[in-house]
Amino acid sequence: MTTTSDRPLRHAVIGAGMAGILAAIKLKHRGEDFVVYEKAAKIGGTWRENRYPGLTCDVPAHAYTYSFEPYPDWQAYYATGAEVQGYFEHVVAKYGLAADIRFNSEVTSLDWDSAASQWTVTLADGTAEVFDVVIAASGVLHHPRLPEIEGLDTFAGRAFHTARWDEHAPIDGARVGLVGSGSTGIQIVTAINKKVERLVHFQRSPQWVMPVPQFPYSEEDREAFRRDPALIDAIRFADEYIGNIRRFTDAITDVDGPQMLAIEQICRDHFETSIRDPELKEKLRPNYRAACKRLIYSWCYFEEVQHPAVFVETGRIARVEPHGVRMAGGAFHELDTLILATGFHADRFIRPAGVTGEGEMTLDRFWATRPTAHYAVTLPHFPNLFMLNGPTGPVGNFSLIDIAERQWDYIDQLIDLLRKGEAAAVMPTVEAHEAYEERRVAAAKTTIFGSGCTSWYLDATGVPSSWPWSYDAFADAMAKPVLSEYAIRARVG
Ligand code: NA7
Repeated sequence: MTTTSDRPLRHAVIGAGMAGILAAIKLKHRGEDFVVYEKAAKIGGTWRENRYPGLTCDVPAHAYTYSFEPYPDWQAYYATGAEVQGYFEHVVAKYGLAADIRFNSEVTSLDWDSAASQWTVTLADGTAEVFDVVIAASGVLHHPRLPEIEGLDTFAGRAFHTARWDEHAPIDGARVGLVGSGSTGIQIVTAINKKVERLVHFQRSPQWVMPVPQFPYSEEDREAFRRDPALIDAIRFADEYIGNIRRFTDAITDVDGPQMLAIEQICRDHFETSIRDPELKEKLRPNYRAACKRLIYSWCYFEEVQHPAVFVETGRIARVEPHGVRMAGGAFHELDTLILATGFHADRFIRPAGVTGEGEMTLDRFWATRPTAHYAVTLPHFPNLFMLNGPTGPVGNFSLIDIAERQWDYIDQLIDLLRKGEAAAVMPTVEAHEAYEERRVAAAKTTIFGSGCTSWYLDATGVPSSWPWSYDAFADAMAKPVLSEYAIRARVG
C-alpha cells in the first residue's frame, strides 16, 4: 500500500543488518524516499561479520524471521549463522532492496539543523546529504573487544577476534587456545574440539547452560513447510517458544518467582547430571545465578567440553608469549593459534559516528553516564532520530527481529506526524525521558541481570542496560507512543 503524504520525507537508514533491512522493507512498502547506508560491501550486520565455526542462532530458526516473511527452507530447528545470513540475502533479493542500499558508505557524522528541521548525514568519503528522518539501525555487538593481556601482539602464530575469523589459522590437528566463554566461546568449543590436537579453553567465568533440543529438517519437512505455512506458524507461535519468552521475561523481572526457580532447577539438573569428571565439574560450576549472564542455550556443550582434546584452564592468564600463553601460576600452554572470544563493546551503537543534535548536544555528552533512549527508541535533544535495537531494549534469548518490528510500529506512528505535516520535529521531552529512565534504572537493578555477575548486559555503572519489565509491557509500550511525552514542534511557515 502506498500512502500519499502531504509532506514527502527523505529517510536515511543507517545499517543494512536485520533492523535496517526491516526499515527498508517498511519504507519501500509505503513508497517513501529512503537511502540505506551500509559501511561494508554486503548486507547482514552481525551475521555477515561473524563466521566462526559453530555459529548458531540461539532462537529457533522459524521464530528468527520477519513476521511477514516466514522461511520454509531452514535446515534445522536452530540455524547456523551462514543460513541466517542466507535468509537475509534472500529477503533483500525478494524485496529488491539492493538498489536502495549504498554499500561501502560509512556514516561518520549526523548534524541536526534546527531551522530546517533536517539532518545532514556525512560519509567517510566526505560527501553529505540532507534527510528529514534518520533511522539508526547500526547494531549493538559490532565493535570487537580485545582483551588487555600483556604480550598479545608478540604471539608468533595467528591470534584474532572471533568476529574477524582468520580462515588461514591452523585449527585441524593444531594446538588452539580459546579465550572467553560467552555464547561465542562455548559454540566454538563444540565445533572444533574434535578437529584440534588440543584445545585450551581459558575460562574466566563458567556458564549456566539451558539444555535445548536440536534436530535437522528433512527435505520432506521443508516441502511440507512450503505447501502449508500453517506448519511454520505452529512452530513460531508455539507455546514452547512464545510461552518461553513470557516465562523468561517474568523470570528475569521476578528473580525469586516460580519461573526463575524453574529455570534455575533445569540448569542445575543439567549441570549435575552431565559432567562426569569431578575436577572438571568444579571448574564448570558457576558461582552466580542462572540467567544473570546471557543464558547459554545448547544441546551439546557439556558433552563436547568433556572431549579428551579439551582442557579447561581456569587460572589467571599472566601474559601471551610468542609460542603460547603463560599462566600466573607459571604453567605454559604451547599454542599454534589463539582465538579471542572476548565479546564486544556493547555501548557504542551508532558511534563512533559523531551525532550532534539540538542546542549542540552531542550523543557522547548525552550518553556520558550510560547509553539511554526513551523506551529504547527515541532521544531528547535529537529530533527525528529513531533507533532500532538501540540502548536499553529487551535482551534475552528471543528474537530481536520481533523486538525491532514492534519498535518500528512505534517509530512509524511518530514519523506519521511528520508525514502528515502535523510536525516538523518530534522527540521526547527531557523531563519525560528522565522520569522514564529513573523508573527503568530502578527496575533494571532488581532484574536477574543485576544479581551479581559480569556481563555485556551491564553498563559502565553496573546497571543492566535492558528493558526491565515484562514482554507484554514492552509490546504495550510499542503499540502506541504516549504523545504527551513528546515535544512535537510544528513546521515553521
Ligand atoms: P561475551 O558474552 O561478552 O563473552 C566474552 C567472554 O570473554 C566472557 O567469557 C569473558 O569473561 C571473557 N573475557 C573477556 N575479557 C577477558 C580477558 N581479558 N581474559 C579472559 N577472559 C575474558 O561475548 P560473546 O561474543 O561470547 O557473546 C556476545 C553475544 O553475541 C551473545 O551474548 C549473543 O547475544 C551474541 P567474563 O564472563 O567477563 O568473566
